[in-house]
Amino acid sequence: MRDAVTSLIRNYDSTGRYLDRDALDTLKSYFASGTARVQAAAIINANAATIVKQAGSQLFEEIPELIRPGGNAYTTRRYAACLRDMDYYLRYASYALVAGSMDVLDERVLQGLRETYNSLGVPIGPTVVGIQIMKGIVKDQIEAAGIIDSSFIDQPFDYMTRDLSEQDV
Ligand SMILES: CCC1=C(C)/C(=C/C2=NC(=C\c3[nH]c(/C=C4\NC(=O)[C@H](C)[C@H]4CC)c(C)c3CCC(=O)O)/C(CCC(=O)O)=C2C)NC1=O
Repeated sequence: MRDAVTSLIRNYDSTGRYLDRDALDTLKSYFASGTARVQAAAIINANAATIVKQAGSQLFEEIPELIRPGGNAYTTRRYAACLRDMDYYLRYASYALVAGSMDVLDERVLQGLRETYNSLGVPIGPTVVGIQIMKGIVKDQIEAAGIIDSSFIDQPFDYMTRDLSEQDV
């Protein structure tokens, strides 16, 4: 598992280069955004249960078929599995935010996920809607905490969305 710094070093080391201007710019922006990243992780951590619950309610309101007979989140067990998955996405998004790297998502979350979902009939589209709802809630909370530019929050949520939505080639 890599973060923004170890990825960069690995990249330069593989070609035996010193850290050039591009590398230093990348490092500067990573460190400049560090406080905001840590603050974001703190906010997510303090509100995780509420965020998941609220996002779940909103998802089932938008797509009520999910929790009706025949829906994938119908029955208490599957409903709970769905909210648990949302919680995974949120927790790993907070790790990726702190790391400044999406590597942890590839390694721990996304690998084999689409295959698992396809084999269990978990619908990808609504999962993506759930991830995007959480993104919105987190961004609102980040902005409410006074972090002016919340755009860095998008990255892990959009990354998971993109990966899940990719079509098989
Ligand atoms: C940390 C990385 C990680 C992820 C991401 C993960 C996902 C994951 N979700 C699963 C199931 C599931 N996932 C869902 C999720 C949903 N159903 C819906 O209709 C909604 C759209 C959606 C919620 C947003 C459901 C309902 C199941 C149970 C499906 C079943 O057993 O029939 C399963 C199958 C095994 C199990 O039930 O535990 C895995 C592996 N597991 C992991 O270890």
